[in-house]
Amino acid sequence: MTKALLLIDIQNGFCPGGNLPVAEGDAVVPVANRLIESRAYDLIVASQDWHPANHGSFASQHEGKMPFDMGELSGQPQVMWPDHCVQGTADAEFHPDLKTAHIDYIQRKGENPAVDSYSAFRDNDKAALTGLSGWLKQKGVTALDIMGLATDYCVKFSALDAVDMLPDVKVRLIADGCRGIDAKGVEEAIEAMRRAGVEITDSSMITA
Ligand code: VGL
Ligand code: ZN
Repeated sequence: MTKALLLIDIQNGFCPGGNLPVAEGDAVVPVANRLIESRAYDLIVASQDWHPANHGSFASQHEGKMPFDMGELSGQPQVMWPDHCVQGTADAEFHPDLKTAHIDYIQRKGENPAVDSYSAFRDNDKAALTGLSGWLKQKGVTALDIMGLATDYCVKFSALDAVDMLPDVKVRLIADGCRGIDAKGVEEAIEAMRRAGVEITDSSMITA
């Protein structure tokens, strides 16, 4: 058994005070820190939303669009986000309290301005891989626990891709280690993950 913990986008941008704040986003930090220090995992991986300033998911790049409007990006429906997690800015940094010293691998994503990448594994159009699935395979990972921000976007698409792209890996969601953008979206996201074969668990179940 090789167990990995995948921390999704625990960045300033998704925490209160950030550019795309998730309600109580910072509440996942102590959960992550306890798991990082628990010795329950052989490997700790973190993803980082890492957009160029002209990223096409930003409302600012579309004439007449406001944040949270629906729009289009490269011909596909796309939520128009506020500018967030721009490469090299404080908004893109990990939350300052996150214990990053024990992170074995950082997967950046969302660098192509023409396509969004909610999943830490591949772009939304499923064309370009990030490299994370290859890294986990090469390390012989057999169990992957996922938590972070936001439940209804990057956590959901990362978990769905994990079961799809790593069929031999047991994938679990640590529900109390996640916060979402939209309450209804969170319910639907958890149901979609469960249907896809993701086990929904809680950090209190994790000991070692
Ligand atoms: C995310 C919206 C846009 C996320 C990233 O991390 O869930 N959501 N970019
Ligand atoms: Zn983003």
